[in-house]
Parts: sequence; structure tokens; C-alpha cells
Amino acid sequence: MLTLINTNRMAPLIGPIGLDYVAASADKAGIDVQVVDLGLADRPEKTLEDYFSVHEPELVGLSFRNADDCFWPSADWFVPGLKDTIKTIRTLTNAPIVIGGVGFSIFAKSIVEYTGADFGILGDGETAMAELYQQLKAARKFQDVPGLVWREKKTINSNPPSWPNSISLGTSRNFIDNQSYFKLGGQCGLETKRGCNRPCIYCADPLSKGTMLRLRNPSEVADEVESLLSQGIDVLHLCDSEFNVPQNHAYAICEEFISRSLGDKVRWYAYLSPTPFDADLAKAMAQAGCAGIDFTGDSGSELMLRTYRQQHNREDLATAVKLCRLNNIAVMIDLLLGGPGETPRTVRETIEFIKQIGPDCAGAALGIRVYPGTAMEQIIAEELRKPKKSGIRRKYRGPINLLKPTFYISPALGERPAEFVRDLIADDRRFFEPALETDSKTVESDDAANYNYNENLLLTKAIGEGARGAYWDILRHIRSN
Ligand code: B12
Repeated sequence: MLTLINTNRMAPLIGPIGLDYVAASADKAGIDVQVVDLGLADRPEKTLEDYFSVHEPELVGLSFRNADDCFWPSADWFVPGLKDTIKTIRTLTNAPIVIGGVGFSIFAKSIVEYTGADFGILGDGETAMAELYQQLKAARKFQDVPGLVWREKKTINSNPPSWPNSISLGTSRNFIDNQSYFKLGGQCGLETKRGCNRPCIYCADPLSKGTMLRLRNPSEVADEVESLLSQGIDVLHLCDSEFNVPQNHAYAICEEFISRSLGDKVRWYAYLSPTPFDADLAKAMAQAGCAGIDFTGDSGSELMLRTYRQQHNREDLATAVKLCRLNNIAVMIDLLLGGPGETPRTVRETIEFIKQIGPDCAGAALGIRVYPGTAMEQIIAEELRKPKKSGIRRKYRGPINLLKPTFYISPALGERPAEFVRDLIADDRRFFEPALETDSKTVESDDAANYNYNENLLLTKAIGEGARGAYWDILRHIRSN
């Protein structure tokens, strides 16, 4: 038997959809699979004790979604908690332990090393998990398991990531309690594809999902929406890095939804790049049920957009906002302030531009999480070689270790960059503001201008009272009331 455990307890709760897919594929491969969901457990340790007192699995899989909250200055780090969970499980069962999940995949080898897990799977879990299970029962040819990180004597080996070219997933979505997640998390996830072929200097998606776009058949995606609808779930958040890359697939999905009249039954939100996005796509998305778009805007400064290696320019952002307005789609622009070369002038330019183009809201995130294997890693390494002040921000001591939350804020923004950005935003309530380095987490959590969703009490309360939708959309309604 295979036991899959969800370790993510961050509130508001997000359903472990990866585990839902992995469990479905293990089941399809004839493996007896059970899910233990610590996200929904009141007392996780007790849940584990009770479970393992009556079950003896051959393999235990842990899903690890967030390695940290990616939010400066909170910089909440979850890998030590994962290590503790593994320690607890070791006292309850002798079964080998494998970790997977998006947060895991970014740091695969380092997390296996840090936590002492037996195995890890970098990338997609569906095929790889079943393969590992079979290998453990047979020849133990670990080099044949895609994406596997495994121990051999004193070394940790890793196979090339598991990113199969084509993906076809189970559509029943019945291995996790989606209804509870809908009630406690306000929406449920859905994927139309995997991977991202964009070269943005900061992004971890190519590390965890690969750089090739791997598309799902639109009718399979629509079948899955119908399964979720039959469970009473009618508000969704797409889990694609950028829904409109590639644009023809986004159309195909919308057309399929429209042909099944899903636009009348379901409301969904998505992340999009500002390009390619035109009047036809905006219209099709609205007809297909899209209620809100969160654009990866990054900046309103052309200089910074080029630095981030974005493909859009600031006029594309203005057009995107207009098209959303015309089609009655709520619009959010996510900014990434403080990147290499950012100056007070480029920040001012960005904030003023966003105020002028007028989205429903904008997230003024300050500080870039530096991931290993990204261009940002090289940029900070070069900066550290120079005698001038570096832009690294971190809460831990000792050598720089990118497994731990490590951020970058351009030193040109001075000692108190958050204050500077907040002053520019002034009292414009469309903005979610960067947190002050002096803020305590509890104070922030009561503030509707805070869009760190990590233990966001205000959001959790609103969802408990019936709010549904993307978190930025829920928060902006709270702010406007
Ligand atoms: C959509 C999304 C959101 C939506 C979620 C909507 C929803 N209802 O699902 C929203 C906006 C709410 C959100 C919020 C947050 N997010 Co988010 N999100 C994503 C995104 C784009 C997709 C995640 C996803 O569900 N993918 C689809 C599933 C199917 O893939 P998967 O989980 O990876 O599962 C596969 C494999 O990993 C593997 N697998 C999974 N489990 C297991 C288990 C085993 C045993 C095995 C073997 C394999 C395996 O198999 C699965 C199928 O192939 C990712 C970036 C990305 N492109 O992946 C960021 C991402 C996961 N988020 C991230 C973060 C930081 C957050 C927040 C903490 C932000 C914040 N401070 O508020 C919160 C956390 C919320 C929470 N409670 O957990 C980071 C995590 C990075 C890190 N440092 O760890 C990511 C990677 C983005 C990034 N690059 O910064 N997020």
C-alpha cells in the first residue's frame, strides 16, 4: 500500500491538487493508495499516530508545496517543519519516505539532504511515483525512476526531472476532500497545462515544471471542471504559470468551456502574462467564466521590464487593463519591485503608471526571492564579488544558502525601501502594500492591504463567512467596504 500525506497547513487552506492527481494515477496503476490530509487535521501528530497504528504502508509519500512563503520580510521557512514531520513518521513506521511537490522540486537534492528523507521526486509525480513503488517491490533500479533523488551509500543521486512531454490526468478529483478545501480556502485549483518557456530572471517555474509547454486536452480539462461542479465547487483558480502562454491553447480551453456552457456555471481566475492578450481572448475568457485575471506586470518601467527579461512593455499593461474592463473581468497587476538596477525613479515611474492605467488592484511586492539555478542567483553572486553594498536581505546568519529564504532588494532604494514605496502609494487603496520590516506578523494579518496569504486571518475569516474567489479579489472587496 502507498500512503500519501499532505503536509501543507497554511491558512487559508489550499487543496493539494498535486496529491489528488498522483493518487489517481497510482490507483489507475493498480496500487492500493490512501491519502492522509494533515491540512484538514485538527491535531496532525495524533492523526499520524492513529493512522500508522492500524496501517502498514510499503511507501509513504509526502507532498511539500511551499518551501517558504516567498514574502519579504515575513520570510517564513517551512523546511524545518517538514524535517520534524519526517522525524515523527519515522517513529511510527519503517516504510521508506519520498517527498514531492512544487516547493520540493525547486530545491530537490538539498531538501532530501536536509530532511533525511529516503527519496524525492523532482517534477511531475504521476508516473514517477508509481514507478518508484514498483521498483521498491522489484529490482530497485532507481536510475529508471524519472526525477528520482535517491541515496546510495553516502552520496545523493538524482535522475533527470520527470517532465513527460504529454500529460493526461485523471479527471475525477476524488482523492482529496475538495469540498472542505472549497469551504475553507474559497476556491479550488485546476491545471490546463504545465511548464513555462519564458526566461524571466527570477522565476522558479522552469525549475519545478520545466521549460517546455505541456498542454492538456481541453476536453479533459472541461471534464474535470464538471467533476468539480458535481462536488459543488463552482469557483476555481487555474494553476498554470501563465494561462495565455501559448495563446491558442487558452482559446481552445475557452472554446471547450463555452461549448459546454461552463461559463454560466463556474467562475474562474487565472494568472496571465500581459502578452499575448487581445480583444478576442478577453471576450472568450469572459464567456468561458473568467471572473478575474492577475497579470504578471512586474514593473511600469521599461528599463526594469527588460532587466526582468519580460516580453511585454508598459503599454501592453495599459491595454490589458482596458480589455478586462470592457469584458467585465476584474483585474489585478502583480508588481515585483526592488530588482537589480531598480532606483527610486523607476519605482516612482511604476507606481504612477499603475495609478494612471487603473487596475482594480495592484500588488506592490518588494523583494525578490532568489532561487538556485535562476539568473538572479548569478546576478547576486556577481554583486557579492564587488566591494559595494549588496542588496541581499535575509534573516538567517552564516553563509548564503538559497534553500533558506533569501531575498534581493536593490540597494539604491535605501535602508527603508518599504516606507519609500508606501509613501508613493500614499492612500491609494487599490494597492496591496509591501510590509514594513518592523511589522509583526499579527498586525499585518489584520490588514486588508497585506497580501501575504500565509496565515492571513482576515482572508480566513472572510472565507469562513462565505467569500469565494481569488484572494486578491476577496481582499479588494474587503478594502472597498
Ligand atoms: C496556483 C498557485 C497559487 C494559488 C493556488 C490556487 C489553488 N486553489 O490551487 C494561490 C494564489 C492561492 C497561491 C498562493 C500561494 N502560493 Co502559490 N502557486 C501557484 C502555482 C502557480 C501553481 C501550484 C499548483 O497547484 N500547481 C499544480 C499542481 C498539480 O502541481 P504540484 O503541486 O507541483 O504537483 C505536482 C508535482 O509537484 C508532484 N507532487 C505533488 N505532490 C507530490 C507528492 C509526492 C509524494 C510526489 C512524489 C510528487 C508530488 O506531482 C504533482 C503532479 O505532477 C505555483 C507555481 C507553479 N507554476 O507551480 C505557485 C507556488 C507554489 N506558490 C508559491 C507560494 C510562495 C505561495 C504562497 C505562500 C504565497 C503567499 N505568501 O501568500 C501562497 C500559499 C497558499 C497556501 N495556503 O499554500 C510558490 C512556492 C515557492 C516556494 N518558495 O516554495 C510557487 C512555486 C510560486 C513561486 N515560484 O514563487 N498560489
